Amino acid sequence: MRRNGWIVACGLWASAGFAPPPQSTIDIVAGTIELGGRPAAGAVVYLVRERADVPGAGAAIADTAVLDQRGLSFLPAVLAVRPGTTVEFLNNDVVLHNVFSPGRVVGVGEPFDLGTYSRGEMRHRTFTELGAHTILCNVHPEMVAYVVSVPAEHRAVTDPDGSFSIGDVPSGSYQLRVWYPQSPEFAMDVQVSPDLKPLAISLEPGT
Ligand SMILES: [Cu+2]
Repeated sequence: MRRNGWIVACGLWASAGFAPPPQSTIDIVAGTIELGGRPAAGAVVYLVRERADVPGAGAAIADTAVLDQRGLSFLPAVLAVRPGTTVEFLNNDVVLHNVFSPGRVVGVGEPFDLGTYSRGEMRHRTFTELGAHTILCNVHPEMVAYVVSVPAEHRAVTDPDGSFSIGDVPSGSYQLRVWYPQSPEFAMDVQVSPDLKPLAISLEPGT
């Protein structure tokens, strides 16, 4: 649809005597991520533009996202946001839950504690810092989640089988980065085009 739209738009520009805009298509960046032969589930994959002059790539944004507490788990276990995003922490269980971050256990971030609250209540926090924030509940020590703030409009979190798919990516040069708690940060250059094949990424174990 969009490519047809470009053809029509270019035709209009040409007939009006203007130069057509730089050619750009919308592509999908997909693949799988593994660590030590096992799928890397819950890894954050994101695309950073190599040209800093391209607008909209990594700027902070006033956005909202939801991290639910349901069935004694944080859902999702990994939430990838852009800096400036306000995360709403819900409680949809019949028991009390708490939300706190101990600070720099993994990644970055200052410690915070949103308190303990019951079903139907919501607390929120705006994540201005880049990096991973560990989220815990002091009522249930087994509950853990990560809010990962990345400078990227185009991002995904891998499925249990390690697969990911990032859609609506304009063609061009990007650095693909991966955040995964058990591995050092990974980066590779990617030329996004309609010819891009699915990527197979192997992470190094952490030290
Ligand atoms: Cu809890």
